[in-house]
Amino acid sequence: MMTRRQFLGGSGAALLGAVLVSKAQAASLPEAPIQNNAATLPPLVPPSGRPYQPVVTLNGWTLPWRMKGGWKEFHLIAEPVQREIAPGMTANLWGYNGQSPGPTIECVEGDKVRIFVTNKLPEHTSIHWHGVLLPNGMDGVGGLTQPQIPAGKTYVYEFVMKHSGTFMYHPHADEMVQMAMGMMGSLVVHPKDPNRYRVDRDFVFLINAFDIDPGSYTPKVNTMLDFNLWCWNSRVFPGIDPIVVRKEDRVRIRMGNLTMTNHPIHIHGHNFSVTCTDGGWVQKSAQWPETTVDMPIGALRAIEFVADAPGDWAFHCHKSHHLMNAMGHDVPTMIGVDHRGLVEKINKLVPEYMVMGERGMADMGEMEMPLPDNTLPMMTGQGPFGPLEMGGMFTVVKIREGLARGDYKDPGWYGHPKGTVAYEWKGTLPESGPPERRKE
Ligand SMILES: [Cu+2]
Repeated sequence: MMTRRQFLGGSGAALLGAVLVSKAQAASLPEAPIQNNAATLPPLVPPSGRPYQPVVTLNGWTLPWRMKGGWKEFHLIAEPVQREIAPGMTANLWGYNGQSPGPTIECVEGDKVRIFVTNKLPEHTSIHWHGVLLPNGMDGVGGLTQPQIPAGKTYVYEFVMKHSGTFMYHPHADEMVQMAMGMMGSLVVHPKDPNRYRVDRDFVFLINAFDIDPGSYTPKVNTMLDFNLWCWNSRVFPGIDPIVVRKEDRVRIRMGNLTMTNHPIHIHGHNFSVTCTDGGWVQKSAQWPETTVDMPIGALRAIEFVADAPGDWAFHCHKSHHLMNAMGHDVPTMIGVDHRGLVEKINKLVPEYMVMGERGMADMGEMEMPLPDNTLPMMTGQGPFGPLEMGGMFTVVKIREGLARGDYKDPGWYGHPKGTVAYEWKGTLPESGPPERRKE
């Protein structure tokens, strides 16, 4: 019997035969599933190919594949999409298979992967497989390693997934525009041995940003740094789903940063280690405890922790202006400015004029200010104890006892055990004023 190696190495004719087989397989396009909303879909348990523990994409989904002649075949369609950024706001973006970001691609170390990319954009594109070790001509840099994929054409990428880890994909063609429009997706390669690096719950999302003027739908693609929507998987709070976890689960959260700035991502009530980057897995001896990981631009990090404390734990970017939506920027600081008298005069000319910010900006979280259409409040959201005053890159890790293994449904707000919530002091208040005026 001839092995595959002997076959390939046998003669020029045999080599030509192998190429023809490959082309024939490429002749039938795999199906390209489309997703039409921003829901977090349940993990896709692999129906074929090597077994693995699937990830959950926050406000996203995993792209189904087909097995053909030992190849795992995927079909991505680059196209204009409509993405709900949060309830009340939809953006006209570019993405893949109906959404931005595109679907997560999951495969296994050693998989032979064939990815068909159909370009339905008005301009050419390409896809770069960020972090993947592959032949140079599959690297997806338009003009450098391949011709750009013209509008209306389909290209095929074929390579073996040499190593497991946390990666992403994005165009390397008219990059500033195509990434500002939302073209990107997560790429997770699982270890060949499903018990290696195993966790109980494995989440993934990309960090991205848009500049969309209040009242409009399309990102301003030439913005360099001053973005006004700070997103996780093209969603802002309160549109980002909670990360639902069972108490004592070992949890992994994989994140990739495709914005133009860094993001210090912080968790409450727990500490974690960075266990994986886009360069590969971090040895145990090189890990240290953290509660914040600074996400560099153009990089991925996976953090891991044991969810040993039940509750609703904030998980967010620590740049406070990334916890705000559009409308919150370029507003003058009014703290300490006395508006009395002035407002009455202005109200004669502009009856709806409101004053905000004299005592800080917390008013913004409570007040119902009239907003332009398709515009999110600057800070919003209701928690069990009142307004959350958040936007942007914020969600809640909800840790509960006794959840079923595959249960990712929002369990509602945490029921605190009696005597474990901060409370108001009802005794005699100390005298206020500068210390020198206090009576001893
Ligand atoms: Cu940030």
